[in-house]
This record gives sequence, C-alpha cells and structure tokens, in this order.
Amino acid sequence: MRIIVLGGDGFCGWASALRLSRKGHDVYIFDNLSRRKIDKELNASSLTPIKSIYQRIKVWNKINKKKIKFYKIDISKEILKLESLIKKIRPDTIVHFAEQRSAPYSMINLKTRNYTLSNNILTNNNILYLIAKLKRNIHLIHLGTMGVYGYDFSKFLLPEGYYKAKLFIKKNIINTKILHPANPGSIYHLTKAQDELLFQFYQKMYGLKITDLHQGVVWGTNTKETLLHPDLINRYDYDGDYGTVLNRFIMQAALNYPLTLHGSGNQVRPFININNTADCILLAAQNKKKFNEVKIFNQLTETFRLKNLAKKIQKLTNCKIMHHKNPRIENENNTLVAKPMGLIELGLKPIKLSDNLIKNELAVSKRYSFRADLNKIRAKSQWRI
Ligand code: NAD
Ligand code: USQ
Repeated sequence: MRIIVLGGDGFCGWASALRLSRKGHDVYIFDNLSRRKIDKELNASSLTPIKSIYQRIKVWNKINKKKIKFYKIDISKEILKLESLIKKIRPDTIVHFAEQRSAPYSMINLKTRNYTLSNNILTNNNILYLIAKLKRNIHLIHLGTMGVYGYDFSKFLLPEGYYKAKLFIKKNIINTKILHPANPGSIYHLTKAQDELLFQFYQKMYGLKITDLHQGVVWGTNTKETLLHPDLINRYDYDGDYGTVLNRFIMQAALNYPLTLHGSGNQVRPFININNTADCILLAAQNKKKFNEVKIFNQLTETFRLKNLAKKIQKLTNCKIMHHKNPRIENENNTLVAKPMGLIELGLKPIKLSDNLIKNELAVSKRYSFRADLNKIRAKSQWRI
C-alpha cells in the first residue's frame, strides 16, 4: 500500500512509519516539524538524542529495501500543496498523527489554547475535505484519545465509541445509537472530541472510510525498527509539559528524582507501549473490512492507578515518591474499565508492563541522563486561570 503518515517525525509517528515501511508499504512522511520548534520555545528537548528528520530518513533508506520520502508541510495551512501531493502520491491510506498532543501545553495560556484548537481542528478538516473532494477511496486512520470519554463515569466496560441508547422525550422513547458523550479534561482533549464530530459529519455526507483510534498514554522509547541504528532513536519527552506520566516516572527514578505524583495519585489511566502503537497502526491499515460508520477502536492494553504505578517503580528502584499539588483540574478518584476489544480481534498481542520492560526503559534513561535538565521536570502549566 501507499501510506502517507502525517506527523511522522513525532514520537508515535516515527515508530509507526518505520513499522509500515519494514512491512513493505511505501511510506511518505508529511510533517511541519512544529514539535521540534515547540521544544525550542520551551527550552526543552528529548532525553534521547534524536537526529534531524533528514538524517533519520537517510539512514533508514540505507538499511531498508523500501524507501521513505519526507515532505515538509503544514497540514493546517498549506492546502494547495497538500492537494497536489495527494494527487501525485495517490495514497491508499493516510495515518494522521499531526496534532498538538500535549494537554498541559494546550492549557499554558490563551495563545497555546488557540494554537492547539486551530492546529488540530484545521489539520483534520483540511485532510477530510481533500479526501472528499478528490473522491479517492482513501482510508483515513486518525489518532484520537481515550481522554474524549473523560474519566468520571466508567464503572462498566467502555464501549468502542458508541452506545446503544434509549432517549426519553417526555413519554416517548427513541431507540438509537449515539457517540459516547464527550467529556474532555483539557483544550487538547477537547480538540479530539471535536475531531470525532468532524469524522461523523464527513462519513455521513461523503461516505469516507475513517478509523479513529482512541489511544491511551503511550510509554517506552524504541521499537524493533528504531533499534536498527543509533540514528533512528525515538523521541523521549520527560519535561513537565510534554513528558507523559509513565515515561516521566521511569526517567525520574533513573535519575534519583522523587516521582512527581499529581494530587492523591488515585487517578486511573489507560496505557499502551510504543511497540503496540506501531502494531495497532499496521493492523488498522491492513483492515480490509468495509464499514458503514466511523470505526472506533480503544487503543490501550492495560490500566493503572497512578499511585500503584509509582509503587511498582519504587519496588524496583527504591526511589522516593512525592505528592505534588495537582496542577490540573481533574477527578482524582476515578474508575476506568477498558479493553482493546476490536484491536485484539484484528490480531493485537498486548504488551504488558513487566519488571523487565521497566528495567530496559530505566537503562535508556540512565544512558542519556547526562542530557537531562532537572529544572524542566516540574509541571508548570496550570489548569486554573
Ligand atoms: P508528537 O508531538 O511527538 O508528534 C506529532 C507530530 O505532528 C510532530 O512531529 C509535529 O511536528 C507534527 N505536526 C503537528 N501539527 C502539524 C501540522 N499542522 N502539520 C504538519 N505536521 C504537524 O506527538 P505523538 O506523541 O507522536 O502523538 C501523535 C498523535 O497520537 C497525536 O495526535 C496524539 O494526540 C495522539 N496520541 C498520543 C499519545 C501519547 O501518549 N504520545 C497518546 C494518545 C494519543
Ligand atoms: N501525572 C502525574 N505526574 C506527572 C505527569 C502526569 O501524576 O508527572 C498525571 C496527570 O495529572 C494525569 C495522568 O498522570 O492524571 C496522565 O497524564 P499524562 O500527562 O501522562 O497524559 P495526558 O495528559 O492524559 O495526555 C497523554 C498524551 C495525549 C494522549 C493522552 C491519552 O500526551 O496526547 O491523548 O495521554 S489519555 O490519557 O487516554 O487521554
């Protein structure tokens, strides 16, 4: 297949692009390198020494039969360039990672709120519009988030996107199927909820084939492919704005920095390893089924209560755990029951967080600990205005 990977220079996109290429697909990466620019703006950088996109691709193309091509393009703005590239490449599938993905960054101030809103919604609308306009049978696979469900009322197994519902209107009952009510906890998560409506709209109006992957927090660094050469190393965010909780805890434990637990630590969150992210993208791309609605898969492999996650790492490393005043406005006592039903049906083999995998990640952090800036660890972005 010919597959365009939007946002293929990022953490999940790079790992997935290499997996698709190694499996024999023709891969075209589109990215505006905004994530690297935000690193400069925040004066932060990946713990691992990631190479430029040009060097990464040069090395990959030397060691792999299938070559990857890179185009620098802003999907939210350069619509004419996007259209001509899609016409030229004639992709079977477009995988869409190209959004501002940090909840804390989206809450720093009005400028980052507005940037996140416009960037994320416009990238989606542009790509959906062009697929509809060009009338090509292109499968759009979008990276969404488990966070659209919210974390307030999942006592029962979460459905994959939709509920069968009875709507009570006075004495009448309407039997129907509805999207799970959106319950975002940050401006970033809100853009993913808005994305869901865009997908419903374009599917209903123009019959587009769309898969929306509701992914949990991704952890880990390298994949089978990024390990093939040091210049292919994947990004490792650890700073207070972009680092996600499990990778941050592992990095902190490796550097003897007390783990930064927000509030009570009773929050439960969904998790998935970066290797499984790449697996899910491949499975979704190879899914030949026709669907008459937007297909939603919950892309997680397990859930953890954060304080238990911290204790698991403490048991291995003897690190300290520190409860910080929670910088976010969030329910600190939620329940969450979720499983990747659809992806398992497609063939996903879940990777679970084991002591050995934690030790591997600790080793990555220790190896690059000399690059860490400890002043960047504390979360600074505040949800309160
Ligand atoms: P990332 O920031 O590392 O990668 C995103 C990439 O998209 C970057 O390379 C960035 O430069 C590019 N990009 C952003 N806006 C663009 C635009 N307008 N035009 C072209 N390129 C643009 O993020 P990630 O962690 O790889 O996440 C990828 C996707 O997966 C995001 O949509 C995110 O919401 C979703 N996701 C990530 C996680 C996670 O834990 N990392 C979890 C669930 C869902
Ligand atoms: N947290 C801590 N300590 C930290 C960092 C975070 O206790 O040092 C807590 C947060 O308060 C929150 C939880 O850990 O309760 C998760 O935070 P996170 O930063 O790991 O993840 P989140 O902000 O939810 O966002 C990440 C990705 C986002 C993706 C989302 C999946 O950045 O792109 O959509 O995970 S989900 O969580 O399912 O919404």
